[in-house]
Amino acid sequence: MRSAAGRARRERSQRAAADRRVFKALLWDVDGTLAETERDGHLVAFNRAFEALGMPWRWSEQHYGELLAVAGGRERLVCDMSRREEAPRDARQCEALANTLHRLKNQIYAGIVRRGELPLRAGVAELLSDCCRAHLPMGIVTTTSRGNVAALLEWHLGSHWEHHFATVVCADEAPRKKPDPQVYRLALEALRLRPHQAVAIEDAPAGLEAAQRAGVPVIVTHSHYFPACAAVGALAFGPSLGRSDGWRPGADPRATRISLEQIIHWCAHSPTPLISSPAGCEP
Ligand code: XBP
Repeated sequence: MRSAAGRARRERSQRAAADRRVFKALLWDVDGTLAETERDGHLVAFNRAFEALGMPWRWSEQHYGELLAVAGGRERLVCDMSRREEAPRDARQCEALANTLHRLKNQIYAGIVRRGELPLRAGVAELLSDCCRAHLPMGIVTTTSRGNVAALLEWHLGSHWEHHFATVVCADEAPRKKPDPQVYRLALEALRLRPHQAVAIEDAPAGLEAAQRAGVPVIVTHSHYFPACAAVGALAFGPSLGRSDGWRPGADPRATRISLEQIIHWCAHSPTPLISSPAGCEP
């Protein structure tokens, strides 16, 4: 007679094998996930843009953290300007100033990247390599402008950076920014995958919500601005892809980082079924 333990072991390995087959792409958020671009890139660039145009505004690290509730750099700027006495009252002038500042901010941001001042976060390069070695397709799923994404990834991955990704969906293609699920839906469409055939990596509540509304399981890696993003319903959450301690569910304590194997393991042991019916997602 087969033992219960043997049966359970067999079931576990069958489930893991099935999950290996359904997990078909890893979708990367950019800002805060690949690098600490908000604190060390966009914030610095905004302040330099204000200075360059002779404006008295300077955003503190804390104020910028509050402004991150607004998705999109230009939208963030318009929101802040709407609360400032010194900002133009006329809506058209306000828009024009926001456009000028945002363009300049992006140029300055690209300069910061090209001086090597925005390293990838710990564990990111290694996980990118894991996926390349395993021929697992990857996608970029971000509400940032394509130019900023290109600057960052070209610096780190070289001029053929796009070859590493099966799809790159930015604000240019998905104007409805996170937490709207549009950017995830477009990526799934491009990859011809059902939501639970992908796994997303995000750092912020808006990104988590966007992925979840599209039905994509999410791993949350806490970042400077979102050190305790309430990761309800996440596949796993923890402090950094560059370490194995502090993750929920726990990661392999013998590992020094979060590997592709670890993500496959989390998928295999997820309490929610990994093959979702379309009815499982938001219409
Ligand atoms: C991050 C953002 C972006 C950047 C600024 O999006 O909210 O708006 O702060 O980029 P994600 P732009 O987490 O999806 O990568 O100035 O290009 O809008």
